[in-house]
Amino acid sequence: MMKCRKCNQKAVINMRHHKLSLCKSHFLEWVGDQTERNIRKYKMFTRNDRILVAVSGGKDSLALWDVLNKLSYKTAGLYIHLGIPGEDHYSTKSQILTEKFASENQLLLHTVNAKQEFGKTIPEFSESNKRAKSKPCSVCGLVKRHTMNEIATKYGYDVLVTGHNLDDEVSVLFNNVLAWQVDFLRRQTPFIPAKVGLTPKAKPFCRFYERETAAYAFLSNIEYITDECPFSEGSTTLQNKELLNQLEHKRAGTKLAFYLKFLNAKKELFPEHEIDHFSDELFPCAVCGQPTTAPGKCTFCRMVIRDQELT
Ligand code: Q46
Ligand code: ZN
Ligand code: ZN
Repeated sequence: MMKCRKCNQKAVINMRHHKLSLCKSHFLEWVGDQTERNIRKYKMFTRNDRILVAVSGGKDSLALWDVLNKLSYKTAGLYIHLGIPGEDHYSTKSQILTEKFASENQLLLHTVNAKQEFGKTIPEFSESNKRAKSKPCSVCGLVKRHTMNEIATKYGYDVLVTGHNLDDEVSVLFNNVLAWQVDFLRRQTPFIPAKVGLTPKAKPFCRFYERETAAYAFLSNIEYITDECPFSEGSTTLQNKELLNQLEHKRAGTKLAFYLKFLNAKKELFPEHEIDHFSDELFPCAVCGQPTTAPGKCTFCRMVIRDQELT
């Protein structure tokens, strides 16, 4: 029987990469401690800050909201209904689970419905957008980024947090290395500080394996959506995750080392001023006012306005 390193009781999880087995209560405590450590290490936020947690109804974001709430951070949630269908009405089901979590924990939840707010669901936007056809994820990312920053700015939140875990970060890193996307590598970081019109963004779960966030959600009795978004099927992200899992299986700790060594190497790869995400010149969008890289309308407004003109 696997024993907890701290109390010698039966362990519920064995983390080979940390050479650590823990029982339920010590594992839940460990997740809280490690989250706190990440928040401090990357100087993400403090207990005086108002934090907006982007929640999708999945295990990572709900687990993150739960941990931050238990650590006594001041949080509220943001759920974006993207109008994604699927066997079980993916978006509607995830909204119900998110609302349930918020009400059980008496937490404020902002909800934005893409169809009501911008006139179309993600599949509809994707359908009418030549460039994005068959790639709803690029439209989806655009809508999410715009909405998250809009709500964070409108209600004066100090920081926006997302539930990205180590597997997500490593998959993106792997992709960027394969294509040598130097600019994306430069920007990949657990914390992006503020710039005029842009709320800081943090990923406090960036050092947790997906298996650990799933175990946390399960052991904490959090009800989350277990279905994957139907558009994620066959995605590069999933393919990368599969490959990386094979490497991890052969050598425990590969994913964590790849990510942490990358964060360290960044100091040498990119001079200090280049790492600063905010050295990029930004202009306020002529329509929504959110920062954009070129004068005129931002990509989001160009897409929404063009779609409104088409209908
Ligand atoms: S929700 Fe949206 Fe993801 Fe679905 S459409 Fe793609 S990006 S896969 S995180
Ligand atoms: Zn224990
Ligand atoms: Zn705009």
